[in-house]
Amino acid sequence: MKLYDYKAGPNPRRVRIFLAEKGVDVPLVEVDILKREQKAPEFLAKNPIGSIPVLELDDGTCISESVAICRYFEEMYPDPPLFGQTPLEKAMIEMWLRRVELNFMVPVGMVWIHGHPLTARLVKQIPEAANQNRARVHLGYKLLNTQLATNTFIAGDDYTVVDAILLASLDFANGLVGVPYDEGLAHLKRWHDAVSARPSAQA
Ligand SMILES: N[C@@H](CCC(=O)N[C@@H](CS)C(=O)NCC(=O)O)C(=O)O
Repeated sequence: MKLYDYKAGPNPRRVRIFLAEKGVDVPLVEVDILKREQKAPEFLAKNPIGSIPVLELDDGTCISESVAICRYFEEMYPDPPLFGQTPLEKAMIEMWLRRVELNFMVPVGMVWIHGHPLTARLVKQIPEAANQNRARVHLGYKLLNTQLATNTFIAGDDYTVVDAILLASLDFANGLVGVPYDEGLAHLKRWHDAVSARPSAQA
């Protein structure tokens, strides 16, 4: 088994954080996105979307999509449970995974694509799309801050896959994309400091 990885990318980092929380070690193969290695025919045979991360099993089966890869490891290594145990926990985790993806990571991605100099050579940028999505990112931060006012972690009292996914996405938004949250969002800051202090955050 091997995990096709890209050190600087937020989506492969989601999986690395998740694996660190599980205590599972998987050999990594670096794919250089800047050299467009993810669009080479051999790589497109593994993932036709041409994106990282991809988990390749020993029989050659390939799983892409960071959350799908995490789910595979959850089934293979159930302890500690990071996708919930009861029907309610599982539903809440699924709900927050979708909220983080759709209400936060999608607008972050739009700011990245339409508003960052590094992506300017890849697409015809629409500055208004970047501006509109900057506002959506800040709405996402507020949604998260409100949830964290009454919950230790995003989906409740326990650390789950949602925290791993959000940490990688939020660090990307705060760092390279340049859409940091307002530190007045005290609950979000408390959560960010706490999950960043876990050893898995180094992954
Ligand atoms: N929804 C996918 C997103 C994967 C993705 O966009 N990965 C980025 C790296 S962080 C990538 O490969 N970008 C290069 C490209 O799309 O060509 C996931 O969760 O795995």
